[in-house]
Amino acid sequence: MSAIIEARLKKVEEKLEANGLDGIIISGQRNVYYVTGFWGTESTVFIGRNRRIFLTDARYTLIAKQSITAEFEIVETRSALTEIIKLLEGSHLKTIGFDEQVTYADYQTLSQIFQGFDLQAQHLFLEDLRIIKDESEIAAIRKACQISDKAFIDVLDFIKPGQTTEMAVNHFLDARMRQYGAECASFEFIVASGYRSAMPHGVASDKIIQSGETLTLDFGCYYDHYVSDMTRTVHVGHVTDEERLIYETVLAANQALIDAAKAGVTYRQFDQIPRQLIQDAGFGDYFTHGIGHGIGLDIHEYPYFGTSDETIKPNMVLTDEPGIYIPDKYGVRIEDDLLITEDGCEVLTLAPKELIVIK
Ligand SMILES: [Mn+2]
Repeated sequence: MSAIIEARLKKVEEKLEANGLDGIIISGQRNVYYVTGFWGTESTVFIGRNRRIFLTDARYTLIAKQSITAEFEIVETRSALTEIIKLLEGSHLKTIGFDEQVTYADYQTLSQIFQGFDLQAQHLFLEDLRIIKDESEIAAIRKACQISDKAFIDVLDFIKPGQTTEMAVNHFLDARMRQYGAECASFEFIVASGYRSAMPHGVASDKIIQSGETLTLDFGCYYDHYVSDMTRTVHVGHVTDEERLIYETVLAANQALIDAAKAGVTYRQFDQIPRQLIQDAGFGDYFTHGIGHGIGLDIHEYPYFGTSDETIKPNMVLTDEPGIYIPDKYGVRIEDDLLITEDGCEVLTLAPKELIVIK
């Protein structure tokens, strides 16, 4: 782990140089974990040129000393920013970056404490580095995806039309993934049956899953702090011709992106390729959200897609989640997690995608 952290710290230090900064204040549980290997709340990191400081309160000191293997001064304090000022006294570090996403209240505190410094708001400083996954991150995401795959196979036997509620399915998936080694759920699952499946983000309710309905399951787990995010739509009891057509269209869109995704594809193309297919099939008005997002330490992280001419790069992990939602009737979404490579992509979520009818 320490070589991996060291490689990330080197990237941070190079970026400090590129952005004309003497140092940067890093906060947020995931950003701190990314550069230190420490997992816990209430921690702050300062990375300067030739200076690395980790600050936490007494509850976490021992854990920090065990989990931080890179060169860091580990400081126990309940007022991290004031402590950083003390430690920087007499140094030549003056131009200090901070995350532009801090709250207004935090910014006010920061600018009061750092009077006399040149504070520079930074746009996605760490988040941009986190877009490209290293080997250990890919291994964790791969495992999280495998756990979700297995839970999906199991849940098919658990669902009994006319008896099982959406909430029971939610709890089953959650428990089963933990049994397979997951830390916890990676977000509030979407378990949406029948007319509720037309809501792209219909979280599980008390509704009983009935024969004749479609059922959308959007779920995932954390493994070693990294997420999986997968959606499968199944049919219950029987399937109509229109349902079958919509399912095959969404599946074709999902597959079209798998076939096209590789390094060099623009964000615009990444969204457009599956969207065009759905439009050509006449369902364009019913695909109402973006094609996907990055995953990693967060369930939704950069990049997002749309009209940018930026290109996707090897070792990004991106979701591919086209959907068609017919209001008040039903919806279908199929989502995979793709690891981008030089000349293609590897699908990390391998649960079956052929049209399934639960009897
Ligand atoms: Mn997703």
